[in-house]
Amino acid sequence: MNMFSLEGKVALVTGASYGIGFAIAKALAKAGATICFCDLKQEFIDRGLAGYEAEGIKAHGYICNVCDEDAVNAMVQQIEAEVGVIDILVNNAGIIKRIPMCEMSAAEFRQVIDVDLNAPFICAKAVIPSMIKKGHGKIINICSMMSELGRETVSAYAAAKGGLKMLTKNICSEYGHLNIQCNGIGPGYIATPQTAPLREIQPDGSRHPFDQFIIAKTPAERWGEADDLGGPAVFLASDASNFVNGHILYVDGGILAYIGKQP
Ligand code: NAP
Ligand code: GCO
Repeated sequence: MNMFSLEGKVALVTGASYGIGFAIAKALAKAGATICFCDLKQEFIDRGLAGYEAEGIKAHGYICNVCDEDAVNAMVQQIEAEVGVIDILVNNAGIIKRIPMCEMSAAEFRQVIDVDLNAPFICAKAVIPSMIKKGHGKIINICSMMSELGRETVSAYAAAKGGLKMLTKNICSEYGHLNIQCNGIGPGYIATPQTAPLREIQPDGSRHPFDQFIIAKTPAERWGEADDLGGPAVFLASDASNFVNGHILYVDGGILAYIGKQP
């Protein structure tokens, strides 16, 4: 079982003060990794540090906008000086804007692409050189059902996550010979602040129509929990996946395999 151990490894998880990033970082820590994470504001860093401490994890928090290449490079250099070379990068930070495409401004579209696609490029580019020097590296990009499927109002997000799937395959192609594995995790519908609007209880006390839709589309008949992603992340961050590369591991309760329950 040592192949799943992350003892001695340094992990950077972006946008990991809460939500999926926090759950993944928690799992990586419990497998032995030293956790570094970033967020946009000190208040969220402090919230994250308190959350990790409550789990018995001594994490390292950094204020960093992952869209800012200079800030990302400075953060990576600071981590290398203070903690050590980054062995595992989880590109988790992300946003979504649910706006019908013809009502979405180009600026709003670009903002989603910037965080969900450009930033993973920037972060991967920042950590790969030291991974090459060290002789190994693991990059995990948090993709989505929208890396495979579209739906109304999420055009920018789907374009970004589809691109992130292909960036994952390209990093695999370009750096696999240097013992760098780049894979994706495609979460299904997970109960986090990002999806809270889709689960709001209606004025009449009924479940949100989209909530009911997802339950009918999911063989597991439930929304995922952020902790459901921890095990898959440990697998892709560990030696257990050294011959897995360019793969998107969907953790979706079976949504992508299922036509959906008859209404
Ligand atoms: P979330 O609750 O909205 O958390 C997103 C995190 O990213 C927050 O900590 C946020 O920080 C941070 N962030 C956003 N923009 C940033 C930036 N420019 N620089 C640094 N940090 C930034 O989202 P989530 O549900 O945990 O999702 C995490 C990832 O999983 C995202 O990539 C999302 O697309 C993906 N995903 C989510 C689901 C789902 O159902 N929830 C399913 C599939 C994929 P602030 O709080 O400071 O904004
Ligand atoms: C939406 C949801 C999804 C999830 C996730 C599904 O509006 O459809 O936010 O996009 O966040 O990406 O995998």
